[in-house]
Amino acid sequence: MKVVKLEDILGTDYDVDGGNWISRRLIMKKDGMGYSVNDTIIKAGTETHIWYQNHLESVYCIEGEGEVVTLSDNKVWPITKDTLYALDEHDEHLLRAKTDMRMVCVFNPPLSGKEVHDENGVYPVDED
Ligand code: 9YT
Repeated sequence: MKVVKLEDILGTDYDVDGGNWISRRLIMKKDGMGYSVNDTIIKAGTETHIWYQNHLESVYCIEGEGEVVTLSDNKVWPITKDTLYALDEHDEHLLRAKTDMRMVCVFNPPLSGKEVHDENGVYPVDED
């Protein structure tokens, strides 16, 4: 078994500042679970364009308040504490944080750990 403590990730290469967000990578590809898990803070007042064409992601909000706009239909989805959204269709979206939002993010396939979004809000395919 494995135990990961957030305090041991802070300040390492796996404590990634993406500009509008800070993502602490708890479980990564190298851990061999088949998915990755991040504890992510979305900064208050930000809007982030995201389009994970290579990944599926579930995002569970455990603190804070904001919304997601899915760009295929311009639908606005309020996101608050205890709400999960699943990007099951690789949905292109905007993530708007009204307050700081703390999110538990699960990716399939798993992230290697150091990724940041490219200019299109995408994480690259991990070729390894
Ligand atoms: C919720 C979300 O997608 N935020 C962007 C950062 C990403 N989830 C990550 O790497 O933790």
